[in-house]
Amino acid sequence: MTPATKWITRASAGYDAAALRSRRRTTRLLIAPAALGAAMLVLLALAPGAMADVFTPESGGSPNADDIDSLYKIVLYVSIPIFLVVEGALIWALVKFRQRRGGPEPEQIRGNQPLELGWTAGATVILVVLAAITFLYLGPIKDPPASDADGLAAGVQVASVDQPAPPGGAKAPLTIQVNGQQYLWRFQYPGGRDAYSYYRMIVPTNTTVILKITSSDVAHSWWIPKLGGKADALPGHTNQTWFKIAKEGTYKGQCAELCGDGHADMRSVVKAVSPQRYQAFVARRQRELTDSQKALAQQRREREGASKSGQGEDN
Ligand SMILES: [Cu+2]
Repeated sequence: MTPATKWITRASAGYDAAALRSRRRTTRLLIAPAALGAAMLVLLALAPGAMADVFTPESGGSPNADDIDSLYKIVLYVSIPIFLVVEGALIWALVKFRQRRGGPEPEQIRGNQPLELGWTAGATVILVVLAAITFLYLGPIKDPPASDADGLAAGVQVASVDQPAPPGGAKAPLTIQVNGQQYLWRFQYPGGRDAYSYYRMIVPTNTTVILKITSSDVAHSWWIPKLGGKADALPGHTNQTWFKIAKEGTYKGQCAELCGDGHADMRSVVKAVSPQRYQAFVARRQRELTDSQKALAQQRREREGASKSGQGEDN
């Protein structure tokens, strides 16, 4: 036997082909879920809507969205040090007081009254403070303020059935009816005759806009992230939310309730324009509606005339 073959024989003595194969199979089995997890993380990171403002809610369009964002940040910033202290103490204790190989069994401790009283009282204080701050923010998030002096002039809004006297007195809010239907949003504007639009809602700046939200088929959810939280659109029920946009611009959103095949197409845009441009838009929509109604009536008359003359020929 040459030295080389001797070495190979010795090296392969402990070789177990079956064991190697099973280890390879386990690795292969682990790769699939790991790859799936990584792919999901990448997809999440690529979807800005899912990440919102990365760690906090989107804001910047309306005061209620800003308040939701501030409240979220306050709770987050209080939670981060608590998380670090608790997890840090846990890991430190696990490492420092672990049983060492060959060493004695670590000391067994049961209860520590001052410590337990301390963290119970501490947690209570933190919760009470957070609750008080939350209640301070809830009012401005929930209750619509008055429109600004340079908002849409009062008197344009319609009276609503279930709402108490609109806040703001002279600078009353503008109420828009929002109707979700598979797979689009319909907006009905107030003011005399009907004016409506689909997909894109036009609103005046510096004006409190109250939305009355409902659905004509299944459950949908109205959501323009920068303009505040979600509001369910349910058949047979009217939900209410509001926003007030200070600067002209476009705010995008989408239905936030899986409502069927076309759910992903059920997007929406709120476009804020000056009160003058808003009024011009509503007037134009009304004119278009009147014109199309006239055209329809004309067609109907012509059809009736044609069928009458047709009948005349038959006789
Ligand atoms: Cu929907």
